Amino acid sequence: MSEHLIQIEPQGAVRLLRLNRPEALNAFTAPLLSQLRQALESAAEDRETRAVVITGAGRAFSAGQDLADPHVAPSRDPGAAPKDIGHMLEHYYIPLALRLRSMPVPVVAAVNGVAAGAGANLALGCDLVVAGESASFIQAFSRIGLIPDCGGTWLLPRLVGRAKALELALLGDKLKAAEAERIGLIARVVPDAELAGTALAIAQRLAAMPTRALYETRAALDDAMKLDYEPALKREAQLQSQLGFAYDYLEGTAAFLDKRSPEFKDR
Ligand code: T3D
Repeated sequence: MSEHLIQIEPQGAVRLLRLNRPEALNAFTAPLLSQLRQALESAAEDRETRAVVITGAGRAFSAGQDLADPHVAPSRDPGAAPKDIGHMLEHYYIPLALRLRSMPVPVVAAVNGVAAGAGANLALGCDLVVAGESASFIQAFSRIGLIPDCGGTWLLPRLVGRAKALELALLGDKLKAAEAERIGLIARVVPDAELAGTALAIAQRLAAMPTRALYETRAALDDAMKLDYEPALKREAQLQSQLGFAYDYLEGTAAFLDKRSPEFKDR
């Protein structure tokens, strides 16, 4: 693999992954998606990495699937066999979305410009989404005759409710970062000049926290969306029981009582 389509920039306990096809607004090709998945896999395996940041090189976060990629672009030759773009989803997008959602460490998206199609939904699948004020989100799928993928159908109604999800998905309009924050699609919008620093500071803060508890928090919140109230309460008790036996709980309570900063280790 000669071309570095993902730049990997370790920053202490934080691993920054930069999508690196700025000439095509970081549009996804099979090699880029493979390299991103490998970079996430490597961060997941590295015990010293306790948080990840994903951002884009240049003026965009990602324009989504590369529509010029010959693997997926429909042939203009009427005699050519149609291409099954579901294959691309099965082999590249689904494994990537699942890897992102099950990362043992928190993942922060630093959205530095437009995030369209699968690029938007990749960002929204991260644990915390911070955007620069000039960033925007576009569910571009309906413009080209597709449905939201890369988790969009699952994520959008959960993040903003059915009415707004349908508005975004059907109309495919550009949503500015400030509006995305206002409707609860993303966590925070900051001035462009502060985006990199803010995302890194959030990731560093998360990296110093009890990683396993953060992982179980994400899992519990996702599970609770599918559960009734009583099963959700029981799931909380089950997870709390497990975490109560872990080192980080011992350390967290001891540090509080000793009036010192905790040093968490579980991962
Ligand atoms: O197909 C499958 O495998 C299924 C999976 C689908 C997942 C998806 O993501 S579907 C949605 C795909 N994405 C889009 O439809 C978005 C297409 N792009 C745009 O609508 C606009 O480019 C943007 C709103 C993102 C940005 O607009 P703007 O005006 O800032 O930039 P631009 O001039 O349109 O684009 C700059 C360059 O990037 C341009 O190339 P050029 O003329 O400088 O050589 C443009 O063609 C290229 N580019 C932008 N988006 C894509 C792209 N090239 C390939 N694929 C793209 N998605």
